Amino acid sequence: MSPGQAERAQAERDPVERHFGEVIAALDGHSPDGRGERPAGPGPIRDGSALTGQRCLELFDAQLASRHLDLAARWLRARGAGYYTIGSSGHEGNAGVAAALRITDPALLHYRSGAFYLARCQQATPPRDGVRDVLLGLAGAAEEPIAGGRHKVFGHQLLNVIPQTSTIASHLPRALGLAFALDRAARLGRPAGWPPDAIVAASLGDASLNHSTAAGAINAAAYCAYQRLPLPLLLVIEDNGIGISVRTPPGWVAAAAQTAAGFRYFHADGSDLAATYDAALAAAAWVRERRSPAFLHLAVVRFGGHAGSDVESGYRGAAVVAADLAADPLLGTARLLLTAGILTPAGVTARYEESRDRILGLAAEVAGSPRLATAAQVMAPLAPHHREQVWAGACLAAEPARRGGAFAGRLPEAADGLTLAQSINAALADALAARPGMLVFGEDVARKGGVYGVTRGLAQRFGAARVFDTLLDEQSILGLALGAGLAGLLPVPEIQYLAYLHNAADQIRGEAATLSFFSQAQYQNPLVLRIAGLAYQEGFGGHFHNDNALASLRDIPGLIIACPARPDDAAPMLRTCLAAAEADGRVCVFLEPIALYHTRDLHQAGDGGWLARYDPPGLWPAGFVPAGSARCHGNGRDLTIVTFGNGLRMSLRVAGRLAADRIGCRVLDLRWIAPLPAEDILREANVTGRVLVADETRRTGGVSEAIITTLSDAGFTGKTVRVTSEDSFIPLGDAAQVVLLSEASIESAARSLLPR
Ligand SMILES: Cc1ncc(C[n+]2csc(CCOP(=O)(O)OP(=O)(O)O)c2C)c(N)n1
Repeated sequence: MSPGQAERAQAERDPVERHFGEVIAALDGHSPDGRGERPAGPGPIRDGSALTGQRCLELFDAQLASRHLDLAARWLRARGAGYYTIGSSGHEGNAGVAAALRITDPALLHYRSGAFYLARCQQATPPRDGVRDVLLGLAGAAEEPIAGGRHKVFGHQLLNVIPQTSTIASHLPRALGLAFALDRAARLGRPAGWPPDAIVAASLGDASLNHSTAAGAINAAAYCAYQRLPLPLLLVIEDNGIGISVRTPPGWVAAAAQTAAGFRYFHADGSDLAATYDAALAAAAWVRERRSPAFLHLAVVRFGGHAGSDVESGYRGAAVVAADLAADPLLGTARLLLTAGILTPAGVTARYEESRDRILGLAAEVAGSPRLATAAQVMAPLAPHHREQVWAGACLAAEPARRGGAFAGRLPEAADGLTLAQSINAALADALAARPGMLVFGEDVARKGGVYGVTRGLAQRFGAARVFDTLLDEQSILGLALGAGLAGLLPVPEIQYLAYLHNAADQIRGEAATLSFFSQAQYQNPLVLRIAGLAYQEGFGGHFHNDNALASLRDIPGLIIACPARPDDAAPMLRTCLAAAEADGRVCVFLEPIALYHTRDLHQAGDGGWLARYDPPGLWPAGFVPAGSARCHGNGRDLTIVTFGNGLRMSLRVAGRLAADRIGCRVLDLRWIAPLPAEDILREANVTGRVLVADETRRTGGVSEAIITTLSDAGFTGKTVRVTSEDSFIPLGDAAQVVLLSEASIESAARSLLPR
């Protein structure tokens, strides 16, 4: 035995290991049928079960390996070589769930579904050594196959296991969306990367079931099932009766799951692999055949506390902990194999020790694996950009006959001038005509055509399968989009008002934006999220319809944020977002200033200065607007006004008045909040040496902070002033004007910057 082996062999045996060893040892020499080992065959492991002896033995190996990975996690942690100790011990019955599913069923796994992952690895052709995957994840190794050292997750593209974040239940809206999109994609003749009869499996803990994210996703699934919309979703609740230290009331999970409308309920004892497998087979068949959702409720136990650092004696009595030992799923499977005569007690022990030694040995091997070492390495998957493909995508139009049909012969370029809302409507129609896999959905977008008419007529022209109203739940709307993107469709969801993004923001921040990062872009969320937002609605609607909070979006790595102010920018910018989503899997937010939707004039009534012609496809290549490129209006040399959104119109009006006083302005419309057009800002700032930032967002956390910082970081030595909205929520009526950026404040700040 090498010194390393000796050290590993002595790795401390915790009470669970000791109990397992003692129970098996006590059986030694008392093999139930008195026989020795015999080959595991195709017959049932137990009368009445569909689980064969051979499969049971294989799954036992997955369960053993999962258990020993938990040991290895603690072993690595103790040596400063591992960074994650939340284990799967006690939950290993989930190997039986994996076995009952197909490898082609996409799976979104709970962090305790380690045995599921390893059992799925066995289903791969050729079988995969999932143990190494997991060890590399624990060690934060750059060669880990899914997250590449960015997180410890269960995930692999070849296994159709989609990596999850640590935010409990946050994967369920996506699971819902994927289940919805599998069948929708097939109906649109654009099959996803999974077979037409695939089902989506997502696992979660019992405490997680109470999270509003779970409740929302379950409700949305039930809502679909109630209307007989296909929704092949299997939710596996791994119920260990506790969430960190908080006990789940006994019976609560069954009570909650059994009464969920539209869901079928299945239950099994997770320490009995054959029972788990049989229940999972029945549940999977139900979901697969009926395309209808179901719960599979597994009673499991949790060994070793919540994570390696958790001292559970502080909140759980010794007797309770000890009682759980009897429900050890490894003992359960060992008993199945012993009873069937496939293993002897000595054989079980040998298998256990062999697995333990192998995995600790592999842990020692991966302990020193190279990790991500530079910011560039860490950030590589964040913001992919294939310039040529994005350009080509932004120029993609339907062939003329189809396009003519989509617009019923009334092409938008024939109109003299369109408003912002009309331009967006036309650009959406053009994109729907050119992209059969594009979906437009949200609250009120279909029959009504949007609260402001931006999606008017699209449902009638492109059909209810592609343009549809959703239930009133922003979280589910975004989940639908995440699933649709994963299924190969191009989702363009709408959030009705910016204020209502915030209650569902994690689906963008924690889910959409991180997927590429935690999967090295193997999984992406192509997505263009339209949000109506910002203020200036003549006092109507109060804060929740005039919200100007962009800070929660601005700091999301990799997110593209477009904010078109003018109709002639909106259409090409939307095309760029769609193309970036398609070509690079980018998550894009398209923020539409509500107050400008129907604006027609700029300086005076009837001047039509806020209308613009719509470019026909032949002009799209020349009119391409790359993400992060600003637009300069005017060429004055006295003052540069940097602005966006409603601020653009106000600033142009101020510039008009200043021009009458022979003050020459150039007004830079950022157009993109992210990536911020830093080069354009600097260039235009340097022309005049005087910069006025006119920002309708709040003084604190608003966009102006980024602009001033950009100038300062670049060593800009000219004068800078910023005018913003107040750090306030927006009141009703005329009072709104006293906290919002105004033309008067822009004008007086502009004059203050100029020599007297
Ligand atoms: C949204 C969110 N809130 C809090 C946490 C911290 N947290 C991690 S696991 C956990 C308990 C989850 O319990 P349960 O769903 O029963 O799963 P178990 O760990 O018992 O398998 C909590 C509160 C989190 N990860 N996500």
